[in-house]
Amino acid sequence: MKILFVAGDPKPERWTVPIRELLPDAEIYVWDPDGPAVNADYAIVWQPPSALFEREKNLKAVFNLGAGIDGLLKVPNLPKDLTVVRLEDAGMSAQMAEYVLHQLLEANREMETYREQQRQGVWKIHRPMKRSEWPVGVMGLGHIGKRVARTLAALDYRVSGWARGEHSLEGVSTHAGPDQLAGFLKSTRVLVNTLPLTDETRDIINYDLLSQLQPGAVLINVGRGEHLVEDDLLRALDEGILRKASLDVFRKEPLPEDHPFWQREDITITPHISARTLRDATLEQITGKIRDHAQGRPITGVVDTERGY
Ligand code: OXD
Repeated sequence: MKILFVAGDPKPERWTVPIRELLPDAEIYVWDPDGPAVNADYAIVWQPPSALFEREKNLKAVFNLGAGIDGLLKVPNLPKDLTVVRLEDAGMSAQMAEYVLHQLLEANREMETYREQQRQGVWKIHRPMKRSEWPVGVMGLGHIGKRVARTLAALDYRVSGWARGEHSLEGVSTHAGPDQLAGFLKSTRVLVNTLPLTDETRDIINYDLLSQLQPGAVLINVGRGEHLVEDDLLRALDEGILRKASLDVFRKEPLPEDHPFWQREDITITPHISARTLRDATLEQITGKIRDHAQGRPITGVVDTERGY
């Protein structure tokens, strides 16, 4: 079996050495933009070039090194019938839940104020936060969204979830489809976006949507930058519709130096780190699936490329 590794890591051996250990019978190749076809059976990719699909005509499946497959579906010549498999959790959902909780606490536990007080040697206690005043709404109820929702519900936050299709989740009130979006937004003060990026969800976080949230709203975007209409966010912040936004993803990454977001006290910026791909867990998952697929066993995480996730 031949496996081709196609990700812009300057040290691909960090991946290929463990892949060789996990699949000792496989031949492992690293993508060479100028090299010949290797006739790979499987490719492990992150945002691959279109040359991959021009050159490699024997691929049985392609494994994405991330949960979001928008970067892969964007490749224009991705064969329609090729099996595309995304990463399922692999340590990401716990990190996401931590990140979201951290951003929520920054917003509702006065942490910045207490840090400032410390700098000034001030001992002053502020009014305790009431959970009932911070209902959370999670958009997207895949592995990651569910983990975020369950984590916050376990801490007694009132949590609701919204997704395209029906989901049921203990302790979380769930809403499905465009018809139930308004009801979801009305019950939400802290909006957490974990949606996949598709044609339907692009630009979904716009002024109209933000205006439907509860007063003093907070946005935490860990989905994709293209979900958010940036000018609409600035307008919502300026008009006081939103109190704060924590953004881990951007339309253009790295965020350009002259981008207005950098200057805003009411926006927290992190450089797409809310959930890092953990190499060991990722490779264990992918190589396990390659083994299963090669032996004709069913695998999970296969993407519906028409639907986009
Ligand atoms: C992912 C990401 O999609 O890292 O997994 O953004």
